[in-house]
Amino acid sequence: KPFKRILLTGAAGGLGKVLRDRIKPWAEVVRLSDVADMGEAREGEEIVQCDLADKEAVLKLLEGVDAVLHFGGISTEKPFEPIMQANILGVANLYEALHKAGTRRVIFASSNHAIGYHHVNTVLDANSPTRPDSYYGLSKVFGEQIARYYFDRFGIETVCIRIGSSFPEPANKRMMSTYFSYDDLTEMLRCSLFAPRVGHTIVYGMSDNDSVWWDNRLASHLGYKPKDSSSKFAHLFPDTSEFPEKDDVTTMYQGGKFLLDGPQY
Ligand code: NAI
Ligand code: 15L
Repeated sequence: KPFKRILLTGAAGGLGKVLRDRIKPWAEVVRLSDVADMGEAREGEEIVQCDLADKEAVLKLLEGVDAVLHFGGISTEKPFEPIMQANILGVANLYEALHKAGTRRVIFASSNHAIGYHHVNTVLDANSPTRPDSYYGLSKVFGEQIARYYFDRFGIETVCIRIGSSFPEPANKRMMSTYFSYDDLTEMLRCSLFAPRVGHTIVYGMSDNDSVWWDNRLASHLGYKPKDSSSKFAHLFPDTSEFPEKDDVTTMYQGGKFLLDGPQY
């Protein structure tokens, strides 16, 4: 198998559970980590339960790891203190630990909420300015930037995936644009791990949806080709009202309802 040991953080979460088996073909050993319970280790797995904010624990967590899929952390808007612990201190601990361990590549589950304050009529690419829509989005900007710093300083490569909405199906009209199927997510991870050189890449995590706000041409070196599209769910959201709705920030801005969630300092 191509890698000796891959670490998946956030393994007890929604996406972690989906990815647990799908990433197995890529490594002899998959090390799974989360602050929450992950059940028993199965064949080819190691389980390390720890808090990303615990520096000593994270230093140990990275020992012997060749590549990291960083999905752990708070995944919605919360007060600043918990976001700071899990997502800001957590990602700083992770980069220092992987530098010490000699790990060379990271795939970081960033989020569309790093750019959520852009209007839905704007098309963004990897060079567009960040416009976080929440403390959560701000913490993802920090993660992307610490990844850039460790690349410039030490050559550690990271693909930052600004994930749209990775769920079994779109839950509202907004998600017709942001939908990212589990199969396409898996394929983007595979491309990000196996592309010969990725440097510091920003890519938008989306399927081949009809109406999109993001342009991935600057990440073409990954070789990612989506196979799914939200179009098969179009019947769920008939065209009954204008979109974006006038004076409704949750449809005017890319971040959707996160625009209303904070700040909760
Ligand atoms: P989730 O909330 O289900 O999973 C996150 C996991 O991280 C949880 O199991 C949680 O226990 C763990 N965690 C939280 N704080 C921690 C800490 N201090 N130390 C260790 N583990 C901790 O979220 P989901 O949907 O699985 O998302 C995974 C990642 O992908 C998150 O980083 C999220 O921000 C990102 N993402 C997900 C999107 C989606 O559509 N599902 C969209 C954009 C980004
Ligand atoms: C995210 O970053 C969240 O983790 C996820 O729960 C969804 O809210 C997603 O963005 C989205 O914007 O749909």
